[in-house]
Amino acid sequence: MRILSNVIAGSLRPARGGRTLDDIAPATGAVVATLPDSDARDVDDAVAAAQAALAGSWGRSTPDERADLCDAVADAIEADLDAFAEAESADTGKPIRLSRGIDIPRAVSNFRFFAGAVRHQETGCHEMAGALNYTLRRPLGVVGLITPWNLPLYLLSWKTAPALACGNAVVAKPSEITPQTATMLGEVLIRIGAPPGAFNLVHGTGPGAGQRLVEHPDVAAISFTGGTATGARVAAAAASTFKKLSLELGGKNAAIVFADCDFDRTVSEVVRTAFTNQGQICLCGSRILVERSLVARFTEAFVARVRALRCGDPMDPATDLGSLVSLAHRDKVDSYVALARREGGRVLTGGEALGGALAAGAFYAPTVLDGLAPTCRVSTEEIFGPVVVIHPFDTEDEAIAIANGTRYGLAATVWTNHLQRAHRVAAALDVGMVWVNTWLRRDLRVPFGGVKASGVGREGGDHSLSFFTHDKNVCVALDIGAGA
Ligand code: TXE
Repeated sequence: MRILSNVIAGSLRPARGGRTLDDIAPATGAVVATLPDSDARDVDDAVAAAQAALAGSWGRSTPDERADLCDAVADAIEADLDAFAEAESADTGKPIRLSRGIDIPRAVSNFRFFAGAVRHQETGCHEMAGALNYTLRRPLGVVGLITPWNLPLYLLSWKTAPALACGNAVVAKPSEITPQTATMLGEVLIRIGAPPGAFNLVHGTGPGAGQRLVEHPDVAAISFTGGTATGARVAAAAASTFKKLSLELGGKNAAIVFADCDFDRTVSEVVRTAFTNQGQICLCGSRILVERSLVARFTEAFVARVRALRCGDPMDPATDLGSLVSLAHRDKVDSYVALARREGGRVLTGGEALGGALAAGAFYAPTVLDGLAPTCRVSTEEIFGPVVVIHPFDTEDEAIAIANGTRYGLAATVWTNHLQRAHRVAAALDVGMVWVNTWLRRDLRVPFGGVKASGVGREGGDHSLSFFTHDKNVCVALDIGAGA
């Protein structure tokens, strides 16, 4: 069993209060590690260490030096990819194929990408009569990064890389449910010689450690990814200290399938949008809207594909679906299926926790429902698990109205071979991201984020560089000595 530590001022430390939490592997129920159950004192230490780093060599670092540091982090994670992937799958229950093929390689690319971005960053210059304005981009100072359990290192690196590349000092608070890879990242930064205090890590619960980070008067910004209800608490707590805020919250995304789609490809891709990471990605499509003339054929083929998915040991490379993140989360998912039954829905496949050899873990069968109104709770609330609902629609306008009929507005997919329709529907959806005939294809330069209850602000490329800096305009008179 591993004993995980906080990382403060370049050294590994337990919580000041000496308390720990258990890190449970959800696929087996075994305790795989303990982590510090930090409180406000640990957060205060981390913020002080970050301020000291900014007052020292880290505060004087150049973009090139910071880019080199990010590249070194990427190389170190890549060199240890298997160990990172195994820890990620143990903590989350996700298939090792995903950790090895997507989560950890994506963390590597996040560091490489923002190393390149900050090397090539440009700022504005505005020439006017008698004066020249130019923009300096300056780091914000100490920034707090709060991340969830579904894509632990992937999302932490998506925030840490631009925050460091821009010259901020970081205090990160990862999810208490999945703490291993964040600790490994902290250890990497120590090993490669990052200036002490540039990256600090404080483990613990939201109320115990996260809340203090959000309220701390010396933290200039909070970048948060997690549930919508928590996001609202974070926004309220950050308001009185006027922090810059980025909130990436939940989703209830629609996959809109038109009768003129490429049928076989659409069926297999919509299965992927629904069940990747056991449906625990904020971008997963959990409402499948299908044009009525296609709905019977689509449903039959879709359900057959879902039944063929292999659920089981996350460490088996052949596994398609591992376990959910915890027994508590599995019970929440199951309560939504029970609600669907009460709301008059039909369970076409799944609808139960998996037993037998998997009974000790948080496994849940991939579940397809139909027969529900698009306005019912199961179809409008975020379940964040392997449960999808199929709804028929008759017209393009009706599909758009159903898709837009939730409080969320994160992402959507559109499946059609009709060029004009694809553009029309994409433009009409109240979401931050639309994929047409594809899903989760990510260019790290493009804006990432949602509208309505799915969040505030955008990450990605220049959006991240802009979030983690403030722009300072310098106006220089050119006409001094010319009679002005
Ligand atoms: O997330 P939380 P949880 C959704 C999903 C899931 C639900 C709850 O529906 O079922 O959120 O998951 C920290 N001040 N998503 O409980 O609570 C917390 O410790 C400061 C969507 O894991 O939002 C963790 O580090 N921080 C999602 C982080 O916030 C606080 C991904 C996220 O935890 C805090 C995950 C507080 N008061 C869950 N309370 C997505 N959209 O990607 C908690 N935290």
